[in-house]
Amino acid sequence: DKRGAAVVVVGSGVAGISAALRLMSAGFRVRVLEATGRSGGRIKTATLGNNIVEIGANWIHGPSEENPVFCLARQYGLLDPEALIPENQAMDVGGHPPWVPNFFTSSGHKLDAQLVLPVQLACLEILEESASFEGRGEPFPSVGEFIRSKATEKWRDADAASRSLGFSVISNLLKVECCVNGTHSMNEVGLGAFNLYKTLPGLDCTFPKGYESLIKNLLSELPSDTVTYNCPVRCIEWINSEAKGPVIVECEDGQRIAADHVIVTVSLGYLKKNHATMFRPALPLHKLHSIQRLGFGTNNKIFVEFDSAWWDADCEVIYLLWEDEREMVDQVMDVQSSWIKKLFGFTVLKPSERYGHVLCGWIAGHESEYMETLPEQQVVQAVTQLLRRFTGNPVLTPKRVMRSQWFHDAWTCGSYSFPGLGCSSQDLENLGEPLPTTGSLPLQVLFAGEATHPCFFSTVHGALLSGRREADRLISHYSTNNVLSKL
Ligand code: 6YU
Repeated sequence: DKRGAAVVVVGSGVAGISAALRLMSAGFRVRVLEATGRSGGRIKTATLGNNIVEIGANWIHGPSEENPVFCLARQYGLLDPEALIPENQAMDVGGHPPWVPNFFTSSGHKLDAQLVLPVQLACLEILEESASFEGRGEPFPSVGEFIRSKATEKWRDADAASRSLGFSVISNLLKVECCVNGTHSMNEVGLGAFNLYKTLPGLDCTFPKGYESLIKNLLSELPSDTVTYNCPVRCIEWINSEAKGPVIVECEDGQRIAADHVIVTVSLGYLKKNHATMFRPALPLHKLHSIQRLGFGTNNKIFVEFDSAWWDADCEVIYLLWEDEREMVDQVMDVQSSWIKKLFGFTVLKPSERYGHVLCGWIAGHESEYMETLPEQQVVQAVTQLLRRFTGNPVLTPKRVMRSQWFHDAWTCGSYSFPGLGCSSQDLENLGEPLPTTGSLPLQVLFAGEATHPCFFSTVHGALLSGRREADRLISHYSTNNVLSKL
């Protein structure tokens, strides 16, 4: 009887909360155990001066009818009116919003955007082509190698100036894609699985009161004692045999909680690091191999506030083009001295009436992880020097700087997942497969979280849908069993 079934959800991110909500409304007894003192996980809103800034998730990717995050945000009244207009929802930008760019070069020049745009379009075409393989017949193992080879071919016979511009734009695009995919290098992203990720129509939008406003609204629908905070789960003892008994969830403080079912929503980064101690008995080998094969890297933000804007009034993104990047590299040689070269540029927080003059810098990979270890003053210094060099303004000085540190967050261990080398949809399926896979006690441990979604991994809507999916798995398990027992 499902009313008697006790479910423990590990993690109070969007996947855990959405699983709990659905189970509760179906009559299950649910407890959510959260390691930290807050809900939201990788949805995290902070303030910089008087401004709201997103430390984690930024946009609703593809805000349209099919996107449950958009539908909830609309229902709760959390969006600006422009985000709700049908034209906005109908725009199909394929994951690349048509932002108005400014381009600056390492010799301190602002380039004419009309000069760079055709080159950027050519680069985007190569990127699109890299998402056209179906897991067979791909000419290279990684997206990075494919893009580099196509670019080499494209600019082989071009004059030196065009080739140099082409290669700087490709290098920049590779760094952008490292951020988008949350990877160290595009050489680590599998070419055969690059088309697994699917975009939804709609022009990406933000939450004017912060992404956490979504979490607050969702939580308000749960009884207030559903989530236990500061309660890290150390170990899940499940039963891999015919033996009877509940699953035991052991917390860091020694507490042992019995449950009929456990839904694990911790990040793939956390699983990679802690799977050996987190599950007793150990995870089956095929699941373990998929945990290892799937990628989980780091993408961080560096917010920089200025007294006034030095970019164009309509500018939405600032790209930094290094003129010496002939090798089309997306990894720097000497991380300690040159980590800042990995920062592809900045998005502009809009509208300025709301945010003032704030830029959000984006940096991925080991360079980003190294940045996290530096004292804040050193980050401020590096960003200031970088901007002075690219703008040619020797006195440009930020008012405030703030960065995220996702790699060193012990409960996340990075930013989000991507399909690594040799990955296929089978790996995502294996990750989401419940335990045990055989025997008479099914569905003891279930897995949700962004990395378990077959096509929306790395997003909030993917995480939300994965939580609902696992709740539905339990709901239909009980309803099927009831139906059978009545026959
Ligand atoms: C989106 C966006 N966005 C930027 C940055 C980041 C992410 N995402 P959670 O981790 O939230 O919850 C788990 C909980 O478990 C957590 O609270 C832990 O504390 C807890 N926990 C851990 N261990 C525990 C233990 N032992 N015991 C108890 N509790 C424990 N998504 O839609 N729009 O703009 C961005 C962005 C910097 C870091 C993002 C974005 C990703 C989302 O934030 C993320 O998926 C969900 O919040 C995860 O929720 P969850 O519940 O699963 O885990 C091929 C190809 C294509 C590439 N993809 C392109 C897509 C673009 C992806 N882009 C994202 C970009 C940005 C900018």
